[in-house]
Amino acid sequence: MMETDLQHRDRVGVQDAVLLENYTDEKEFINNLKKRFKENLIYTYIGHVLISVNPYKELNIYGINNIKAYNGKHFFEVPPHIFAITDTAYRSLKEESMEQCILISGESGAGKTEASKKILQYIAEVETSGDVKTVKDKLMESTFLLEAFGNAKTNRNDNSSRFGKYMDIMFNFEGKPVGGNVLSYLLEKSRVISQATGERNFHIFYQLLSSASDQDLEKLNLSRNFDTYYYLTDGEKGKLDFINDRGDFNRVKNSLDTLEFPESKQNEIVSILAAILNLGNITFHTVDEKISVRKPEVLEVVSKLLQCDKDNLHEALTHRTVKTIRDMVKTPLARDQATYARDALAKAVYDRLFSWLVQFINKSLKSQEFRKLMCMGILDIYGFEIFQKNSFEQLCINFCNEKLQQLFIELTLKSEQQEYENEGIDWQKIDYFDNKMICDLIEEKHKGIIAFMDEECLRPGDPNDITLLAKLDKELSSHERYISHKKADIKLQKTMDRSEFCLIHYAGTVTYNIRGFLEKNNDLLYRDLREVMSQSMNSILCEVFPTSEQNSKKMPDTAITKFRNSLNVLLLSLTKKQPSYVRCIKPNDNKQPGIFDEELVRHQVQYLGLMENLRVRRAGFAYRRLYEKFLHRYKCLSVKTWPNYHGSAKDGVQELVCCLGYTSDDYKMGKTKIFIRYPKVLFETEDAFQAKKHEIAAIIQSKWKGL
Ligand code: AD9
Ligand code: MG
Repeated sequence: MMETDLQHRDRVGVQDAVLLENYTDEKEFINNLKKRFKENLIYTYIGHVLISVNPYKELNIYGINNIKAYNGKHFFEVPPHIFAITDTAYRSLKEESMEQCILISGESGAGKTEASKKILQYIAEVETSGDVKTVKDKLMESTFLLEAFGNAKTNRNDNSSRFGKYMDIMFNFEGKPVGGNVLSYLLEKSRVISQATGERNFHIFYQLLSSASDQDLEKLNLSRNFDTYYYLTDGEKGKLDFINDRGDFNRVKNSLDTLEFPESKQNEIVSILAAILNLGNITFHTVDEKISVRKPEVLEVVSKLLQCDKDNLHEALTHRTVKTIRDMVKTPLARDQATYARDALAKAVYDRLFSWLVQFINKSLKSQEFRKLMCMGILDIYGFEIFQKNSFEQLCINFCNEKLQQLFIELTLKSEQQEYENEGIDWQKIDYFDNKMICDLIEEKHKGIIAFMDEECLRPGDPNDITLLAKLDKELSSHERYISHKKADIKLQKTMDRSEFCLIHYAGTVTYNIRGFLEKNNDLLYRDLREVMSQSMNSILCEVFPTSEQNSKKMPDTAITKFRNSLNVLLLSLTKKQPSYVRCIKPNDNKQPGIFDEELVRHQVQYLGLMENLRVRRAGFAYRRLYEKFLHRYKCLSVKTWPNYHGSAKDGVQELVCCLGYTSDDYKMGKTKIFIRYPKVLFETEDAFQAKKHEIAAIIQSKWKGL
C-alpha cells in the first residue's frame, strides 16, 4: 500500500525543524533528528543552519550526480545537504559578490573535518573547466597533508584534528577557484612527546615508519618497529588495521609533489621527523657529578639528522645559559631538567615544522590573478572540550568556542532581533545565553584570566602555578562564572582539589587544573637549544629558528596571548563575511553506525544552542528584502505595478502582494523591508515571475519576427 504524505513525514521526520508542530519541545526536536538518522537522512535544517549527525558509515550521497542535483537550486527545493549550504554560499559569492564563510562546529568526532572536505569537494566539482584543475588539486592535497601532520588517533576519533584550521578559497570574477590560504591554530604539540592510553602520536610518524623503503630507513637511522621509539610507546602501540599508514604515506609524498615542495625540502622534512623519533630515545645519566647523554651514538644520529654540531647539541641539552645584568652564566642542568629540555626541543621542532608547512602551502596556493578576488572561508576548529582533567589547552580551546558562539549570537540571534526592532515588526522576544560575560572573564584587559596569567609569567621572584591560582582566586572569586575550590561545595555541591578552579561556560561547567599553566603559557625553549637549531644546515630549521639577535628585540608574547590575538584577527575577518553554519552532532561515543544515544545528543543540542536558534528562527521570517528590490523584481506580476509604479516602493509592494493573494499571516511590512514568513510563499512568487519572464520574452520575440 502506498504511504500517504502524512505517514511518510511521520517516518522520516521534517527536514526543517521550523516545521515541527511543537517547535519549543526539545524532545520532539531530538526525536525528529533520530527518525531521520534511522532513515540515513543525516541532514536537517533550522532555517539556514545545517545540522549534520555523523552516520559513522559511508553513505551514497556525495557522488557527482548528487553534486549536479544541488547545483544552482533553490535552498529549500532540495533535501537538506552540505552541498546545498555550499551551493547557496557559492551562488551568493558569485552572483551578489558577497564574501562568504562557513563555520563548522561540534565536538570531537562529530564530523567537522569530513564536512569541510565535502565543501571543498563540491567547490572542486561544480566548476569543472580545465584551467583551474591545479588549484583544486592543490586545495585537496593541502588538506590531506595537514591531516597527516596535524591529525592523530584519539579515544574519541581515529582521525582527530589536533589543530584548528581556517581555509580561505579565493575565486575570480567568473567564480572559478584560483587560490587559497590556510591559517592554523594551536597545534597540540605535547602529543609529540606523550599520548594518553589508547591514543597515538601524529599520523605522519607511523606513515613514515610503515612505508619508507628499507634503504631510506637505514639512511634515516630508523627501524620499522614502532616500539623502538620512546615517543611512540606511551599510548596505542603497534599497527591498527583501520588506519592505512602505508598507503597514506604514498599519498603524502604525492601531496608534497602536487604542492611543489622541492625534493630537497621533502628530504629535509623527513630528516626532521626521523630526528624527533631518535631524539626521544636520548636519555641522560650522571658521571662524576655531571650529567651527560647515556648513549652517545643516539646523540650522533640526532645531530646528523638535524644537521647540527654534535658537541653543541650535547652542551645545549645538558646546560643552560642565563643572561644576567653583567654577563652570561652557564649552569649545568639536573637530569630531569635535561629530559625536559629534550622534550621541549622535540615539541618546538615539530610545532615550527608544522607552521613552516602551512606557510609553504600558502605560497603554493597563492593566486596568480591580479584582479580582485572574492573569498569563501571554511572554519574547522576544535569543539568544546570537557574532560576528566582539563588543562591549559582546554582553556584555550573553550575560550575559542566561547568567542565563536558569541559571533554566532551576534550574527544570527542578536541581529535577527535587532532587525525586527529597527523595522518595527511585532514579534516575541527570545531570551538566550549571552556569553559575553564569560568571554570578558577570560580576556578583559588587566582583569581577565589571560591578563593575570601573563602578569604572573613576567613577575620577578618565583611565580608558579600555585601563586597564579591564588591570584585568580583572589581577584575573580566574586565573579558569577568563576568558582574557586573554596566555594565548590556551596556552589557546585562537590569538592575540588586545591589546584583547581571552575568556569561556567555556555556549554557547561569545566574544572581546570592549574598545574602546568605557567610553563605552557611561557612556552620556553632554552636559548642554548634555539641557538643550536638556528645554526643547523637544514634550511627549514634554520628558517624557523631565527638567530637570537633577530629574536631578542622584545619579550615574545605568551602562548595564550598569541592565540587570543590570532583569534581576534580571525573573528574580525569573519564578521565581514556572510556566514553559514554547520552544526555537527555525534550520535554515540563508540564510533558505531546506527546508534543514536539520545542523552548524548541532548547535551550537544543544548550547548550548541540549537533550541534557542530554532525559537528565534520560528518567531521570525524566512525571507526579507528591501521594498525597492522586491518591487523591481516582481513588478511584472501585477498590472498595477507594471511597467512602472509611481508611488512609494512600499505602497507598490503592498499593491503587489494583495494582487498575489498573500494572506496577512504570510508577510509583514517593516519600515524598509517586506518580511515573508514562509519559504513556500516566496517560491510561488518566484515561479510566477519565471513563467512571466518567459511569456514576456516570447511576446518580444514574436514582435521582432513580425517586424
Ligand atoms: V575532531 O574535533 O577533529 O576530533 P571532527 O573533525 O568533528 O572531530 P571527523 O570529521 O574527523 O570529526 O569525523 C570523525 C569520523 O566520523 C570520520 O573519520 C568518519 O569515519 C566519520 N564521519 C564523519 N562524517 C561523516 C560522513 N558525512 N559520512 C561518513 C563520516 N562518515
Ligand atoms: Mg577534525
